[in-house]
Amino acid sequence: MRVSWGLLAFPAAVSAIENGINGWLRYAPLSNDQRPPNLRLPGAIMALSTNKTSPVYTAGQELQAGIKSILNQTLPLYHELDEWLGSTILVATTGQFHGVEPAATLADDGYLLRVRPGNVVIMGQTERGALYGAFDYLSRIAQGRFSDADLIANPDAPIRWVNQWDNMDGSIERGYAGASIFFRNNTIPEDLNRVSQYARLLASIGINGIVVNNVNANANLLTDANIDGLGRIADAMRPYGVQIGISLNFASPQTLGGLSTFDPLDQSVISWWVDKTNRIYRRIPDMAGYLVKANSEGQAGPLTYNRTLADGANLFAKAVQPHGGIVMFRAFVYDNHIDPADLKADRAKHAVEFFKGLDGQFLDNVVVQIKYGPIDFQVREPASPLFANIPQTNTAIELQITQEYLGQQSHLVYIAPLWKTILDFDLRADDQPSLVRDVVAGRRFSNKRGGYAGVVNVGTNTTWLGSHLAMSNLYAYGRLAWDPNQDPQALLEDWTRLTFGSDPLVLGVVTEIYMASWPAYENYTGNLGIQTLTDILYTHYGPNPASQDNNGWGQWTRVDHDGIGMDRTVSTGTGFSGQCHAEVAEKFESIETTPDDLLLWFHHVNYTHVLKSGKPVIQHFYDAHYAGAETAQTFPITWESLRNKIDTERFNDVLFRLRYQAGHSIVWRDSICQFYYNLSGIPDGTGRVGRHEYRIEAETMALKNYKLTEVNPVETASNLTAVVLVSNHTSGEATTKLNFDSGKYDVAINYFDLIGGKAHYKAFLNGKLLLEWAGDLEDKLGHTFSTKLDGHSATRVTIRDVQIQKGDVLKITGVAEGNELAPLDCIAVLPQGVID
Ligand code: GCV
Repeated sequence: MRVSWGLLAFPAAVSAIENGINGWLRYAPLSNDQRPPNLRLPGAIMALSTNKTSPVYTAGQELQAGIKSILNQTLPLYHELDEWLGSTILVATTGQFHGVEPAATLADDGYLLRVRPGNVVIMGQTERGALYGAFDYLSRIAQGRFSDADLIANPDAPIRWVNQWDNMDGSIERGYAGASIFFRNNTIPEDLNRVSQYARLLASIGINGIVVNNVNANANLLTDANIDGLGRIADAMRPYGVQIGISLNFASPQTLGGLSTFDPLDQSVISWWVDKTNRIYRRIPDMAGYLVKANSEGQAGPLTYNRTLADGANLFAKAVQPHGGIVMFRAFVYDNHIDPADLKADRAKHAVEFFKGLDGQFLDNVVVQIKYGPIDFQVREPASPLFANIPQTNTAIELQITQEYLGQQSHLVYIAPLWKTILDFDLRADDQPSLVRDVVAGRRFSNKRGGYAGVVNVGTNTTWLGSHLAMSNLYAYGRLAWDPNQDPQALLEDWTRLTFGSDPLVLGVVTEIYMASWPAYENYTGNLGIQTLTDILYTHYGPNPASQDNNGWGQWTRVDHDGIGMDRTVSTGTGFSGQCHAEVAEKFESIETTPDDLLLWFHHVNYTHVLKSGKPVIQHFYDAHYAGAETAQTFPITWESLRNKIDTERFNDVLFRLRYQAGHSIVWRDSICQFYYNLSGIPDGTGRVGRHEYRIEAETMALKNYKLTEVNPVETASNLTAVVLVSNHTSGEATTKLNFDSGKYDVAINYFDLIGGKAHYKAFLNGKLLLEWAGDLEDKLGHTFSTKLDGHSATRVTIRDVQIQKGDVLKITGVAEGNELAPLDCIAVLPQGVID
């Protein structure tokens, strides 16, 4: 008899401290009023596998631990049919158990879930499918949903992968949650407990594959020692049905193998890859396959030898084919040295230019992985036309969970609504419905493979992504990849119940903030389709609209004194719109039929051009930036209504971040509005831009040991100027008299928080300490920090409810540390409810 009562192998259930480690799998105990009075759980769990690396075995353990944690009931767990004859939660594959006939066909990885009082059947088409069914059942219980069920759930697409951009030294490209869980010091660490825990989270949302290393790949990954390390990663993830894949460096035969070439058609190169691949599959027989970034942003590729991208992809496809592997070949191939003076040049056109002619030339086990938009994970883009230009090729959509251009997890942006606009986009191939989601599922063009790749970049931080809030994006990604018909708000509600509990007030507040977050972020960072107006030459975080133009990267806005926007029409512009199929091309060709939210993506217009809303473009810009920042101010206030409804750790952590976001949204708003005002000379019709009646600029205060300094971009400082201490071993003061009417105010202090030091600040009112803080945001937030005074480092701290008498004296003292010279920008003395 194999019965197990222990919960030892299971990762911690509800941890004493809510540090985020269990994500949405917390299995918080349900209160008595959340359990139905006549709850009839089965008497045991029967998970029909004795193999400890089998997902069915894992499902049994997960069910046992989950039910214990949620309902405080320990069900015995059996693994063989003759061990128990009573009522059960039965977990099996269709192949193992024939007692239940599903009403509909189960697809690969699909499952049947039948819930009746006292009996539950969970049957997977594969072992992995059975585990997905178990997670579905547990998710229902954890959300207090005990009703009967009889359903078949099939995934929409076979490929539901995540990509990690982890480097072998342990750093993560565009990662905002600490170091890698997969690599350390150019090797794979011994302790892979976090890797197993990650696999558990991924399996619970239907993810079946993970590429563990950066697409900017290091050839040393392929040494024998590292192949063994990869084997250990695969072993750690296998019980959860998550297969691993790896990114390849195209030049490896030369750089690692010592060959004189990496030409994909050279026999020695082909043999090198076949040999390497065979070695890898000897250690990891179920490896999912390879991911390849070639001829992109400096990476080597087949074009070096005048071979086609298909030659390159097929080289690997042939090597993995005998092992059942696939090759995800990225379509992110573009020239990053294009000439900005060439008005026909357009990076957005490159993917179709490179790939369209190759349609039909890729082997059956190649999948072309296409970023959702033609540029690069911007806050708004049209769907990439490539999805409809290579009908004979398998395709997958690449989405980005890590918020590279969307606030780097220091801003809350719930991205699922953005993804949904792309997945639901109708590309109208041959004037027929051609939704992106139907293309990548393989349905639209009858392709065998296809699906989803999401760039996640979790790190060692216990919250995985660096912020409790950001985990909603990973959750929604998995659920959408499984079924893209789902409503982002409904997914969010599931995530919220699992993460924070089912209190209707919590649900209401989280939904309100989240559903407002993408529109708000778009409004304050780059609306009308102009893209995220961030610093594209540096960290992709704070505002820097000037950085977009006049360089070879091609994320251009074509801004000048009169107007803005990329003319991508066929008639007068770059011709990009002509890459879309006729009906879509026609719509985007004309200003009249282009929706306002993509106007500047497709057209160059004067600032005075009147939008469909009746507003001139420039006024819309000003208004939208103000509206977005105003919405962000409501986030922390709305969140505060949940005090005592959520555990203190997560409540405070979220509050801190939302307050930071509110402050940084003002930095965004002011920099962008000031930039376009300076350029266009057209004032804001409502007089807000450049007028800050509640602010006192640091440079106008009485300064001791402080001096004026430049800020770049200049508009990221209020009144275009800031002050810093005269040296890095000193302290100083900025003092001002407050000539506001007596009353209660919020006092906001704008300053800069750099990497490379932790200055100390104190704010005093009439000599009485109001607040003391350090320039230590780099320890608290995960975004890429800057070494300079700019839009990334500009920030604000707010002291609430300060009673001020006219004539009071406000003094700020700063003590330098390292390279941080206690920079100050301005203070804002805000009457209650006023946003400066
Ligand atoms: C992994 C953008 C990012 C890079 C990333 C690249 C890619 O350019 O900024 O960090 O590189 O996309 O997707 O390959």
